[in-house]
Amino acid sequence: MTAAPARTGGPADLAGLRRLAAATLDANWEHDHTVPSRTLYPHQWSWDSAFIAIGLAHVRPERAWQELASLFRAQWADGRVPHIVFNPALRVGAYFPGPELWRSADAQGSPAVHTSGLVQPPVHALAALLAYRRAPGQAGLAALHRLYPALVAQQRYLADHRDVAGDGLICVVHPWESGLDNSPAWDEPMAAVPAEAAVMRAYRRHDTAHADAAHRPTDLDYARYLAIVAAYRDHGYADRALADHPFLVECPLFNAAFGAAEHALAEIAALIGADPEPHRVRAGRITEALVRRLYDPVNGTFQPRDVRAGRLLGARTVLGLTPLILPDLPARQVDALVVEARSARFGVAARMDRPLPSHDRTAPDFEPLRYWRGPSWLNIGWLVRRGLLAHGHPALASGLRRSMIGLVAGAGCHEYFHPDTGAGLGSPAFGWTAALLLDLLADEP
Ligand code: 9WN
Repeated sequence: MTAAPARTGGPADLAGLRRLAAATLDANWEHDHTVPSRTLYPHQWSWDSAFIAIGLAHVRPERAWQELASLFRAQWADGRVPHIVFNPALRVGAYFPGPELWRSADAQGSPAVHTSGLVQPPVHALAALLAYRRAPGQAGLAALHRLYPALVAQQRYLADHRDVAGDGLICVVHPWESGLDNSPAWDEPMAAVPAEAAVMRAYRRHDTAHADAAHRPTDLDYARYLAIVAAYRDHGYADRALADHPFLVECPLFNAAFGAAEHALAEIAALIGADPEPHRVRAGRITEALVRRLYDPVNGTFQPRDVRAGRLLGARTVLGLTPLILPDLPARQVDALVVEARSARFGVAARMDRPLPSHDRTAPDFEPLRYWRGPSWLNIGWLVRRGLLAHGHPALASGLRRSMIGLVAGAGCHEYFHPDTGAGLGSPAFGWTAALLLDLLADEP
C-alpha cells in the first residue's frame, strides 16, 4: 500500500497549505459561524465549531470568538449545547433530519432558534483556552469572561442530567452524540434498537445526494438513528426517563473531553480571576471514573460501556486512544495506549506509512471507505497527537503530525481520508480539516 503523500517539504508548500486552509474557512463562513461543509452540513455543528475556533484563532481571531458565541447563544436553559443549530435562512430539506423532525420549539427550555436536542463531545472549553493562547489580549480575555459561565453550565448539564449509571461518567443517548456516528463501537447497542431500513422510504436522505452512499451510514443505520431521536424527542428531550431509553452508552472520547474540559476550565478560571480549584477536583474525579469504568486491562485500551447491557463493548476503535488527552491519565494507562497506538491496529509511528484509521485496521469489519468504520479523520488524529505530546512522546506526535499534513497536501481539505491511500473522501472543503491543519502547521514539531 502506498504511504500518505509526503509533499510537505518546502516552506512554499506549507505556505500554500496555509492559504488553502484559510480560504476554506473563509468560504465556509456564514454571518456568525462556520459551516462544516456547504454541501453536506450547511448548518452549525457543535464540536465542529470548537475545532474550527481553534483554527480561526490563527487567521481571524475575532471570528473564533464569534464562532463560539453564536453556538452558545443556542444553549438550552438546562445548559445543553445542541449538536446542530439550524440556519433559518436555509430551505427545508437543506439537511436531513431538519428542524421539522427535531421540533425543538416544543421542548421546554429550548432557545428561540431551531436546534437538535442532542449534544456532542464537550471540546469547547479546550477550544476557548487554545484560541486565547493563540491570540491573547483584551478582546480574548473579555470573550473568556463571557463564555466561562456558559461553559460551566454545559459541564453541569452533563454531570447533573447525563450520569445515568451514577458512576461519574456521561452517557451518550444517540450515536450522533459521540461524533463518530457509525463507528463499529456502536454496532452492538445499535443492533438492539428495533427499526427497519424500509422506513427510510418515507424520507429523502440529504447526505447520499452529496456523497457516495457506500461511504456513508446505511439506511438501516438511519432508521435506527431516527427511532432513537423519536424516543428522546417524544419525552421532550427530558433526561428523567432515560432508564428506558433505547441507546445508553458511556463513550471514552466523550468522557475524556468532559474531563479535559474541567482541566481547561481550571486554566480559564485562573485567567479571569475565578476559582480554579473546583475544576481541578472534578477533573481528577472524571479521570478516576474513566479508568475505573472504561479501561480494559486485558486489551490495554479504553472501551465504551453499554449501560443498558451492563458491559464493556468489544470493538477496538480509535475511541480507545483518546483518553490520552487527559493530562492526569495514570502512567499505566498511558503506556498501554501507546502500545495500542503503535500496534498494527493503528500504526502510529515516528515515520507513519499510512494514516491513523478510525477503526482497528486488522479487524474483519474494518471498512476503508465507510465514514467512521476505517477512514482517517483529522480531528481524531489532532486529539491523539495532543495526548502523545502531553505524555512525553514527541517523536510519535511528530510522525502523526507529518502524516496528517501529508493527507491534506495530497488530497485537500477533505472530510475524511482513505486509511491506506490517503485519497480524499466525503465532503471537500471541510471546516475542521482546514482549521486543525492551521493549528498543526503552526505547532512544530
Ligand atoms: C450528524 C458535521 C457532523 C460531525 C459529526 C459527523 C457528521 C452528522 C451527519 O457530521 O455527523 O451529526 O449528518 O452525518 O459524524 O462528527 O460533527 O461535520
